Amino acid sequence: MTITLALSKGRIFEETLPLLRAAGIEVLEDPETSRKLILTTNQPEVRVVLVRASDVPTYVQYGGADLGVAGRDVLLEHDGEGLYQPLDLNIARCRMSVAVRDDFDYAAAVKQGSRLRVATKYTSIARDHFADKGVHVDLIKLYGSMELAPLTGLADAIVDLVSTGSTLKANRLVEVERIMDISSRLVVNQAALKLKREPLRRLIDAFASASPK
Ligand code: PRT
Ligand code: MG
Repeated sequence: MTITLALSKGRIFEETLPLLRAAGIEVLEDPETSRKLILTTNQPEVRVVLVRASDVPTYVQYGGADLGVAGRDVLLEHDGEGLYQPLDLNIARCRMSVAVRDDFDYAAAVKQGSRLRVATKYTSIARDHFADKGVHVDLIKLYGSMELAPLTGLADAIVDLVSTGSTLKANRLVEVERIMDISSRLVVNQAALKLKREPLRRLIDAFASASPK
């Protein structure tokens, strides 16, 4: 019985390694040096597949992987059934925030009821946030480098992930609202959970005991 775990390269892969180790699993290849997309482990029945962060829920939902690790941001933007989310792993932590140019008076714009142009990759989270606040926005969908939008006049504000704050600072942007805390969760395919109950349970339990509190 093979278990396939979907991870994205970078922080999610790095921060999942200690959890795998706690479950007795060592990944035998390094995604930063290897070009392989399927990585073997010291356990012949466990393999890791590398996918884009935003593709993790899709792989798990349709059974391309039995389980995966995805950020709360990615899961909120992905609308799909058939995903069981048993565990917040508390890794790859950051926050979703609203940021503007340091010379833009966000509070005044909101108070005046101005219509705001907001650039973001996270249109669903942004739409809900501004609807809750009763602020009218025109959302501009971007796929990266959101920080550039207020600097070029494309948008008044951005909704993006912030961790240390140094990216905002380097681009003369300031965080004006925290929308939510973000961490990564384990997602499991519903059918796999039935068919591979025992090995998946063991993995989920090991991850639960090893994840940061
Ligand atoms: O990079 P790619 O387009 O392939 O996909 P991705 O950006 O979705 O993947 P990746 O690996 O960068 O992020 C995976 C997950 O890590 C995200 O879905 C989040 O849940 C989580 N995470 C945690 C972060 C950050 N921290 C983070 N700081 N994801 C992105 N960032 C970016 C942020 O967008 C901004 O550009 O880092 C920059 C800000 O960082 P600071 O430290 O300068 O504030
Ligand atoms: Mg990235």
